[in-house]
Amino acid sequence: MGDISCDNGISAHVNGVNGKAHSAEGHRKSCWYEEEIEENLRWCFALNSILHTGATQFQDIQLLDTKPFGKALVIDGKLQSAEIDEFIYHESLVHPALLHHPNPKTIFIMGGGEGSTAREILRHETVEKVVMCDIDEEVVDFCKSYLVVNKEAFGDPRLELVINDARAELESREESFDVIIGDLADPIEGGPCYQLYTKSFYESTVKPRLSHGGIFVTQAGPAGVFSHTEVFSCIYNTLRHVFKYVVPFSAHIPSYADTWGWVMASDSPFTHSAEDLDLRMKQRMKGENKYLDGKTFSSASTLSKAVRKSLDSETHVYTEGTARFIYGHGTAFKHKHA
Ligand code: SPD
Repeated sequence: MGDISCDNGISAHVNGVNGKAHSAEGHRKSCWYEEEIEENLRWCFALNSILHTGATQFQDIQLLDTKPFGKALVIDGKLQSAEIDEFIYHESLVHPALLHHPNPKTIFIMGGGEGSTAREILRHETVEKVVMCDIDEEVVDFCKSYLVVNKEAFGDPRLELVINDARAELESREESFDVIIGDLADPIEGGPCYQLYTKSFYESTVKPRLSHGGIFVTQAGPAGVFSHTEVFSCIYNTLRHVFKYVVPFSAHIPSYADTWGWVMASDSPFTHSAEDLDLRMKQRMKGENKYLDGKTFSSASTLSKAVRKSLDSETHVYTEGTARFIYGHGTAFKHKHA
């Protein structure tokens, strides 16, 4: 799904079965990264260098120094996070949920190994404890040492880092959380976490671990005019079957080459206006957001007519037997088909 090719002949097939090495032409004096977004659609950008490429027990992992987006983390052939625009993804994932909660003190992150989600949460002065639970210790260690921007977050005494499967961890805990955040890799076939997008997981594991008035939010895959039917619409519909109030929202992420989606859910209504959110940001948060304010959230949660229409009419519920995937394959799939 991801290929790196250089004009000096170096070519690294990053992941997957469908990727094809892209030969850089003579006049292009650089290496290129190419990701297969869909069967007939590739996303390609120039690299300054390849900082790391390897495989953990669970996933393939690369750190690239890219020309247009700065340092970029790639997992299982999918770009996860890029230095210049990760703030859009992480501010959108974290702040709407924390700001809608009256007093968020305890937060659980499923995934989040790169540390940026924890960094954003820890800017909230109400927060007393953050449990970040990632399955892949190597990814966490790798991000700790390479992503200096999250150094402070990793050293914050309010952060408890746990290496475990998020389902097992939530099930083994007795305490409840004010906000639970799904900062998971996208559901891909053979990837480590598509089970964490299912109705039974939301119903039997997430919801019972939320405190009264608690809020769940998850990243929910591509949410573009065409791409939202891959997983966004059915994650939304699945959460609609589990929680009383469900808010889908989206933002354009340049390095993802698409609009991205998140879904926030609770059994308490989301009643706050753009002005309320701005006020809470001032009262509760350290520093200024670069991307998200009250108006930005109002616009993010006002989806286009096309997306709204198909979310409203979505009937698919995400279960292990009826899972939907975004394009690509994880390590387990590759081992099975090797
Ligand atoms: N931190 C996990 C974020 C998952 C987002 N996946 C984005 C893939 C874009 N190609």
